Amino acid sequence: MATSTARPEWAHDPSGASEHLTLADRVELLRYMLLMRGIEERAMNLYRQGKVPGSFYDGYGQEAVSVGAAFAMSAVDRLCVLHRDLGAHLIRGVTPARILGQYMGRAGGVTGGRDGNVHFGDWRVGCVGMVSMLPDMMLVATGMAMAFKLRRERRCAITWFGDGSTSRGDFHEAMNWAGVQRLPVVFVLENNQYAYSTPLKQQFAVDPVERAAAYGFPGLSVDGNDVEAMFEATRQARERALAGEGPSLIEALTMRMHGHAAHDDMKYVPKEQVEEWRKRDPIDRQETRLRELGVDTEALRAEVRAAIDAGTEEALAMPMPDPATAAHGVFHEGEEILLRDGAAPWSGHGQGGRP
Ligand SMILES: Cc1ncc(C[n+]2csc(CCOP(=O)(O)OP(=O)(O)O)c2C)c(N)n1
Ligand SMILES: [Mg+2]
Repeated sequence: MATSTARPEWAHDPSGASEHLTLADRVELLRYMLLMRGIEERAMNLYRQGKVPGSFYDGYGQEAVSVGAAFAMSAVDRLCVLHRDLGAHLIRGVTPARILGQYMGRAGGVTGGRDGNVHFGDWRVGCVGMVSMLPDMMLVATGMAMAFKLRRERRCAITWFGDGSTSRGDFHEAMNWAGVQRLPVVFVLENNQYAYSTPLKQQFAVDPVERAAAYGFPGLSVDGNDVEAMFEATRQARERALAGEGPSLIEALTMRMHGHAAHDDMKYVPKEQVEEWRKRDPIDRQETRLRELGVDTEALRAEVRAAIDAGTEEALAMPMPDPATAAHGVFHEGEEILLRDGAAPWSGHGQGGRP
């Protein structure tokens, strides 16, 4: 592995901007990445203080994958979000306080203390809670896309999954059915070089993006550390899905910069590999672009820090859930609750930021 310290040429290139992104959108992309990183760093501190039960998983260095892709989806679309994709929840409007409350198992967390820290999703904003068996969210997304097709609805499902998922049968089942039925679904393969301690070369013999052709739809590799490239690839895949042309597989090339979880010192990862990827940090890259365009990114950082401080305070003040409510919400009672499609927060890209 080369260990050059020079910043790669493309890290400076602002010309890759999507024509579908306004300057305000491009700032929003940076804001969500900063929020994701800041919340996860805060959560890791809380974990070390013994306030987060179980372990803790983060997406440090992979922020562009969830933020760029989720920003391209509309309010009526549905998102199957995985354990390193916090940015997707944030874009849909889930607050830092509710996320930090979730990590700490508090009553005000997204699942009210009922599920493990990264296994959550607020259905009211179109995020489906993560199924831990990997990659079953691919099947959930495919099922939702099937429903959209049967109901003739103009909407799309998206799911993220890791390189480790590509070795599981569910991956093939989802890809096959989506291809056969030409379903409106976007598959984002988050290729971060490792599945726990298993490197890519022990995971697959050919790049799995090439498998898409075998299921009858396009697959492409994208620089997963470039948030605007992720946005643009996802936007195009969504357009394709809405036009009835079927699914797409987007391989986001990135690097898991931290251990699998808080307990993992990742001594099986060569240090030079991590340092090489550090030069492609997605936040640095977007910040450099925006500074060159005259954006005051320091002010943005301060604003994000203040939001996380306030969210932390709010989350720490949340009570633990009342054990007597443990079985609540298992079965639905009463009237059907409508999803309020169209009312869910979303990026509002192309409209100068959030609506
Ligand atoms: C079927 C199944 N096997 C094992 C696990 C435990 N597990 C959780 S995350 C993970 C690693 C997954 O690697 P990858 O798909 O590359 O995603 P990454 O964690 O790198 O984002 C494992 C083995 C699981 N959740 N489901
Ligand atoms: Mg992986």
